Amino acid sequence: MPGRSDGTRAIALVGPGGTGKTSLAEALLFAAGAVDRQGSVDAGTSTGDSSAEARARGGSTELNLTAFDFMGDRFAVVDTPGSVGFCADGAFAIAAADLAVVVVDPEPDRAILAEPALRQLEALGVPHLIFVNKIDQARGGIRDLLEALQPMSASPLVARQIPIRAKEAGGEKITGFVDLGLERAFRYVPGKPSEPIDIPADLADREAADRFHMLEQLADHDDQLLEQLLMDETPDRATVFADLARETRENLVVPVLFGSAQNGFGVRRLMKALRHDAPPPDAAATRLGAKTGCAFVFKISHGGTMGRLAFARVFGGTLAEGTELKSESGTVRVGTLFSVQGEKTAKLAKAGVGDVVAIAKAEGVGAGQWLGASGKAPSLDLPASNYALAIATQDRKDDVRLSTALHKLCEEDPSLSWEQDEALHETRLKGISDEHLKVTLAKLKRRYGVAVNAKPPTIGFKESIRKPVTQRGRHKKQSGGHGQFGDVVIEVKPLPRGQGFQFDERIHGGAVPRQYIPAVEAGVKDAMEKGPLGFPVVDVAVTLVDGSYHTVDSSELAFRTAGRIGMSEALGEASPHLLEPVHKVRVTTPAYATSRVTSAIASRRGQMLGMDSRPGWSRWELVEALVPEAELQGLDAELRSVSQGLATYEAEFDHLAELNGTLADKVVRELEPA
Ligand SMILES: Nc1nc2c(ncn2[C@@H]2O[C@H](COP(=O)(O)OP(=O)(O)O)[C@@H](O)[C@H]2O)c(=O)[nH]1
Ligand SMILES: [Mg+2]
Repeated sequence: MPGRSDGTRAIALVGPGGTGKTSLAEALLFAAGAVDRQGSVDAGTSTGDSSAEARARGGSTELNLTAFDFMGDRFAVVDTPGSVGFCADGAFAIAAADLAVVVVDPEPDRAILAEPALRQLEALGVPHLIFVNKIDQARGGIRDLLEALQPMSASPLVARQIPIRAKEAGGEKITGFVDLGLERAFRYVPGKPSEPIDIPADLADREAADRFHMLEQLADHDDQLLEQLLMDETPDRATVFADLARETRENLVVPVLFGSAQNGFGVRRLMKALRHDAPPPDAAATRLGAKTGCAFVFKISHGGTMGRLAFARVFGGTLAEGTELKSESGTVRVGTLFSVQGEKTAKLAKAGVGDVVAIAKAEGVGAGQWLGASGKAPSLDLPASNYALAIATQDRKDDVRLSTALHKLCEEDPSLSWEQDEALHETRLKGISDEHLKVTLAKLKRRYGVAVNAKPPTIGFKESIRKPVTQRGRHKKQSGGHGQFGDVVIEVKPLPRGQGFQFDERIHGGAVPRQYIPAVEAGVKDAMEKGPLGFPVVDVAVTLVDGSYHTVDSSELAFRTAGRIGMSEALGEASPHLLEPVHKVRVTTPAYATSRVTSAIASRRGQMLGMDSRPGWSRWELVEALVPEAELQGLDAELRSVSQGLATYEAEFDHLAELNGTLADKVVRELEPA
C-alpha cells in the first residue's frame, strides 16, 4: 500500500437528486469516526444541507464540504446538489476532484436519471465509480440495473460485488455481499462494519462466473492478465486490485458497488475502494492543465458567518495565511485559512496538497480561477438559465441593499444573473428553474433582509400597422406673445418584419425648413414609443412629404409636437396590430418523455421544428420548436414534471409574430389601467 504523503483525496458525490448523496457523506463521516452519531437528512441533523434553504427543501441547494480520516488517509468530500436547478453549484468542484462517486437509485427505471452525471464526468475526464444506494429497498437485481446503466457510460461498468439475499419478514432482502475482488462474503450489520461470513453455497457458481467476467473486463486493458485467463491460470489478488485501480483512474472502467447510506451498509467497502482507486491529486492537476501548484477556486460563498470565502482545492506547495499569489485579476493576498466541516469552519495554519480549504477574503478571485498557478478553467456544460422573474423591493429604501445582495448571490452561483431592463423598468433575476429562484429569494430575505415582490417578467410585445396612411399633424398655439406653430404631412407605411424604422423626407420648396426636419423625426419616434395598442411600434417607414411654417412662431419643439401628433393619428388609422416575441426553444429530454414534451409545446401554441437523438447520449432526444415568449411561463416546471426532473430547455428570441383575435384582445385589455 503506497503511503499517502502525496496528498488528500477529494471525492465528489454526484448523481440525481434524492439518491442519498448527502446521506452517504454523513455515513462516511460516521464510519470514519469524524462524527459521533450518524445524522439524518430527514431529521435535519446531517452535517451537510445545514443551510435553512436546504433544510426547508429537504434536499441540497448548495454543495456541502466535509472531510475525514480513514486508515491514516485524509479525504475531502464534496457532496453536490443533484437536481437540475442547483447542479451548477457543484460543477467546478467536480472538475477538481480526484474521483467521483455517482450515487444511484437501485430501481432500473430510475437509472436514466444518472445519465447527466455520467456524461458530465466523461466530458471532464474525472475517474468515477457507481454506488447503488438504498439497497435496503432494492426490489430488482443488480444485473438488471447494470444493464439499464451501461448504455449511459462510455466505459464498461464492472460489478465489484454480488448481493446476498435472504428471506425476511417483509419479503426478500439483500443482507450482505460477496466481494468479487477479495472473493469473500460479508453480512451487513446496521451501523457497524459488515461481518465476514462464508460464501453461501448457492452463490458459489454465480460468484465464480461473475468474478471471471470482472477479470475479462479488466483483461481488455491488461495483456498479461488476458494471457493468464486464456491459460486458465489464477491471477493473484494484487494484480486484480492494481488493475482495478489503474483502469478506474484511467477511465477505462467504472466499478459498481452497492450499499445503504442510511444503514451504513457497504460504506466501509466503499471507503476502501476510495482509498485504493482514487488517484493522487497530481492527476487532477494534470487534467486541469495546472503547470505549477497552488490552488483552484471552485466556489465563492457569502453564506456563512465568515463573510466572503473562496473554497479552493490545493494542488501544490503549501498555502498559508499571508501568502501572495498571482491570479487572473492580479496579486491576491491569502486571508485566514479554514478547514470546513459542513457549516463549521476551523482556523487552519496551513493547507497541504489535495486539501479543500476556505480562504477568507481573497478578493478578486472567482470560481473557476487559479491562485498561483497557470491552469485552465474547465469548460462546464451547465443547464441554461432561462427562467426569469421580475423583482421589486417591497420597501423602496432596500433598493441599494438589493443590488449589493444580488451581486453577492450571483458571485456564489454561476447559474444566477440579473439585469436591469431599462425600457420596461424591470429588474430581472434569471436562473435555471422556478425552484432555483425561489431558493434564491429565500436567501435574499434570510441573509440580507431584503424582501421582494416577484412576478413573471413583462413580455416584450410590440405593434405594427397593416395599411399605408397619409396624415397631417398640426400644432398651433396662441398664448399672449410668442405662439407655437408646426405643420407636417407624413406618409406612413408598413415595412417587412424585422426592418425596424425608416425616416425619409420629400420636401420641396422649403415647406418645412431643413433645420426642423430632425425635430419632426424625433416627434414621430415619440409617438412610436407607445402605439395605439399601448406597445412600442416597429417596422414602419415614415416619409415627411409636406407641411408649412410660421416665420415667428415655428420652433423645433413645435415641429416635434406636430410630428408626434401626426404619427399618433396615422398609426391609429393604419390598422394597428399586435406583435409577440417568439423564441426558438431547444428541449433536451429523456426519450421516454419526448411525446409529453411535444404535447406540452403544442398546448403552448408551439410550432415543432424538428426532433433528433441527442448525440452521444443513449436514450435522450432533442426537440426544437418555436414557442411564443408569453407561453414560456411555467414550461420549465411542466417539462420537469413530465420527465422526472430531467428535461431542460434553452430559448432565445427568434422573431416577432403577428398576434390577432381574442389572445391579442386580452393582451391589450390587460394593459389598460383597471
Ligand atoms: N431507504 C433508504 N433511504 C435512504 C438511504 N440513503 C438516503 N436515503 C433517503 O433518501 C432521501 C434523500 O437523501 P439525500 O441524502 O438528501 O439525497 P441527495 O439528494 O442525493 O443528497 C432521504 O429521505 C434519505 O433519508 C438508504 O440507504 N436507504
Ligand atoms: Mg444532497
